[in-house]
Amino acid sequence: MNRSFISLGSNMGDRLEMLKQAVRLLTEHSSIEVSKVSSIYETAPVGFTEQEAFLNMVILVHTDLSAPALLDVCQEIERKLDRKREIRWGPRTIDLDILLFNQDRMDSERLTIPHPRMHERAFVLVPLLEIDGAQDFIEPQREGIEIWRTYNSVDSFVSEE
Ligand code: A4P
Ligand code: MG
Repeated sequence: MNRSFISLGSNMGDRLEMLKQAVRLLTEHSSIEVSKVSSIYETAPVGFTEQEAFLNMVILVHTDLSAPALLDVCQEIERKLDRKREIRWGPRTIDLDILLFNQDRMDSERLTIPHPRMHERAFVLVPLLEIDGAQDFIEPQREGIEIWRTYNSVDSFVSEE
């Protein structure tokens, strides 16, 4: 079994519903088990700052899929949930990034693992540390990163109305 951490972010439309639908679609995949979900964090936008605040979270999945096949599934989910996009080039309804895949390193045109910007991004590091305290990187800056909602289990998150 491969062990992978995936980060999710949304700053458009019903942000919570986007995260939920994405995690639901992952749990419904026959080769993917969602083992852990972090709290949901509300985070100030990084990079292009003239946009709405994000909801971000990190999940742990176990899967038989290879990293490129897992990326295919993530991109298919992005396409499914991106239908509500209104503004071209505007903020996105959902972004799924593969942060880590076992201890693997890879760098192809489609896929770089570990995710190249993860170590400088508190909106990724804070939820990652929450579900995997064994990650030994420098303590992230927590400014602009606030817990928005916490769930007891993967089930309570995906089944909440
Ligand atoms: N790609 C390469 N490596 C990976 C990987 N490990 N996981 C390629 C996923 N994809 C990977 O991604 C572009 C291409 O990256 C893909 O085709 C894939 O082959 P994308 O998601 O289509 O485009 P993007 O969202 O513009 O790029 P990216 O890198 O996901 O954007 P960022 O850098 O993640 O920035 N502020 C807050 N607070 N919270 C956020 O979530 N997100 C962004 C998006 C900016 N600011 C934010 C947040
Ligand atoms: Mg992305």
